Amino acid sequence: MTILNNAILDGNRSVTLQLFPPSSPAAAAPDRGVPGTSATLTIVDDDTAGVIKLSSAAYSGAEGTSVVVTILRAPATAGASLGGNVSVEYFTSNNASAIGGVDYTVTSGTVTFSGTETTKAVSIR
Ligand SMILES: [Ca+2]
Repeated sequence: MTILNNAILDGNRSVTLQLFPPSSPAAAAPDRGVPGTSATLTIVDDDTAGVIKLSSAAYSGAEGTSVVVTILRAPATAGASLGGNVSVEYFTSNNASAIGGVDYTVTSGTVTFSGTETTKAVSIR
């Protein structure tokens, strides 16, 4: 039995392995439900979302230009592996001195890190 390596953060899953009664009546094996005729296989999820964060606490750009903001994905703990698809929403927030629509273009969206991707860039104008 081959366990597929999906890229979904789906946690551990299980599947039941079941023996059917033998087709030959001469073979004396128990029917289903008898101990020894079934077992549970646990499929261990190797995908971890990691931690999503901005590459910097501060960016700067002159009027009339675009600023590229980098969003990073890193393992939550050293040595952990990344996997699975992770989406994060972003938006510009009107809680500083600049005014959306006057000083910059109000921006929002979603970025999706696929598989082991660690970097995404969004543009703020
Ligand atoms: Ca998985």
